This record gives sequence, structure tokens and C-alpha cells, in this order.
Amino acid sequence: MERRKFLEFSSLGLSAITFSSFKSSSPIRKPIVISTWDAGIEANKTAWKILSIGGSALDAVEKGVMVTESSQNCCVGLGANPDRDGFVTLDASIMDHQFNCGSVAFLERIKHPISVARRVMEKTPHVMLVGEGAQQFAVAEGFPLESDKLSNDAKKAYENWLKKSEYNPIINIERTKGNNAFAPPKLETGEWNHDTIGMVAMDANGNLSGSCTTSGMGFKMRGRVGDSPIIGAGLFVDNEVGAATATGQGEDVIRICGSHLVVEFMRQGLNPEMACKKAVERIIKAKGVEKSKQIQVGFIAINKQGDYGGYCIQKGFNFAVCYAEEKNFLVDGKFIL
Ligand code: SD4
Repeated sequence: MERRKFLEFSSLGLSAITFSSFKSSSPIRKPIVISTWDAGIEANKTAWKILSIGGSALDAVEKGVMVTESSQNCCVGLGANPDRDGFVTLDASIMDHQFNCGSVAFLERIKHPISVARRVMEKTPHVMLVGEGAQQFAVAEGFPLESDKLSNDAKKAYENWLKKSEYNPIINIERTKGNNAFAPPKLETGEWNHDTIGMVAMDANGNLSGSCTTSGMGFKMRGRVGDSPIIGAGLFVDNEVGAATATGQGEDVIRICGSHLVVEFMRQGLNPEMACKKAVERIIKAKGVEKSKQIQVGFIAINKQGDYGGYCIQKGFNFAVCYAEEKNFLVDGKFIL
């Protein structure tokens, strides 16, 4: 209710009763954290530990995705597939509730790119550091320089890829386990991998933050950078409106400034799911239906009410939602094609 009207009611002695009856029927759902893909369940658990005791959304989204960066069962972090020259190169970004943001791209041999991104945000006057310079900064900040040896899974996948060495970078489209021509299977288990986690959260104070971290596309060209470290593409937070993050074919997310677009759609009044849908439609419109069938892009978003939603190009994308210890569950993303 507007302040002026509230004062009018107050002067009539009606403030307490009348004001509460004018309050929105759905209370704000907070804290809340959501993240891309099924690896998000584990990441959300750690984020929730922070949010549930009154911690900040910023700490939650950093510590949450660090779980995935450390995981051996996921293509995020140093265990991931390398580029076509055999090196793992990582991208990450983070953004808080005051438009502060930091990112790193083409970063090698550092286990937690998300934490380096946070240091870029907090300790430099810059937003983005890349490659050798990002690594130098990380080492100067005390991050250990890890070995450049590939994980066992990545080594096998790379050796397999080298047999043909076809340059046809492909994004994971987890359509149905076992019959996806596009995604490289994890060799030993036959399961599909996700090479990105994006996470957005609102803390008990109602502040929003987001993070996104990835190994990018397996067997990509050396130096290729996707959407994940690009503020506005892979991640965007506006504390007055909402927060969004993306996964999938980064080039197409960059083309439409995807996460920023989702937030702008929410600003226009769309709920998170519809805002994500409109952004996916924008990609399909730009790319055409046939070419869009060859790729996957998924967006997820939350707004200031704690509403959440996601949408993707085609079936197979899911995201993890958590707003209580016993409420941490996967949601299948609705799809267009
Ligand atoms: C990229 N968006 O580098 C990332 C990849 C991704 O699931 O999300 N994979 O383009």
C-alpha cells in the first residue's frame, strides 16, 4: 500500500487491521535458493546451511557452487572435459545485491574459480580477469596452483575424442538417458554430464545474489569463453526485481544477453517462469526453429517474492529448488520445442 494511503488509514485509527488485510495474500518465500541441473541438489544443501542461519545470499551462492566445483561426478571444475588441446579451462561469475560483480574466464589449474571471481569483485576495481592474468591474481591471493593432469573420466573422453578430432563442439542436451546423439557420455558410467552450475538465492534479509561456474564446452577451441562469466549473459541480479542464470549453449545466451533479459521481463511484471520462457523464445526466434533443435539453453530465475521458475528449449533440463531443509527438490524445466 502506498505510504500516503497508509497514513490516511492510520489517521482513522484503522492502521493495524486494515493494513494487514491489504497485504499480499502470498507471503514472501525466503530464504530460497535454486540452481541448475540435478547437481544443484547437493549445492543447494550447502547454500541452505548458510541461508537458514541468516547468512548472506552472496556467501550461499559462492559456497553452494564450490560443492559442484569439487565434485568428481560432475563436469564442473578441474575434473571436467578439456579443450581440444587437452587443457581444462574454467569460467565463473558472481554478483551481489548491489550490482557488484566479478568474473574469471579461461582460468587454468585453479580449483575454485567462483572464489577467484568473488576476489575480483571484492579486491580489484575490475569486473573480469582472464587467462594468465586471472591465474596470476588467484595465486597472489593464495589459491593453490593445481596440477594440469586430467581426471580419469576426462582423460578417457579426450582420448576418445582425439580418435576423430572433429571440431564440432556440442552442448549437453540431456534429452533421455542413453539416446542422445549430442552429449558425450561419461565413459564409465554411461551417465550424462552437466558442465555448468548456475545458482541464484534470496537470503532472510530479502537480498539477492547469484553465481555461475563452468568448464564450458568439452573439446572447445582453446580460448573459447561462453556465457557463464559474462555478466548479463550467464548471470544477472537486480535486487529490486530478481535474479537469473543460464546454462546450455553459451553463444546463444550471449547473443540475447539472456539473464539480463530474463530480469528485465520480470521487471515488466512477468513471473520467473514466464520471463524465462520469453527469453528462450527470443533465442529460438533469433536462431530459427531447426537450428534451435540442435542446441539446449535453460534459464532459471527468482523474484523478490521468492517465486521461482525455469524454461528451456527442449526436454531434459531440470533445476533444484530449496526453501527449507526438507524442501530441496528437482523441477523439470518446461520446454518449447
Ligand atoms: C558455456 N553455458 O560455456 C556454458 C555451458 C553449459 O551445461 O551451460 N553447459 O557455454
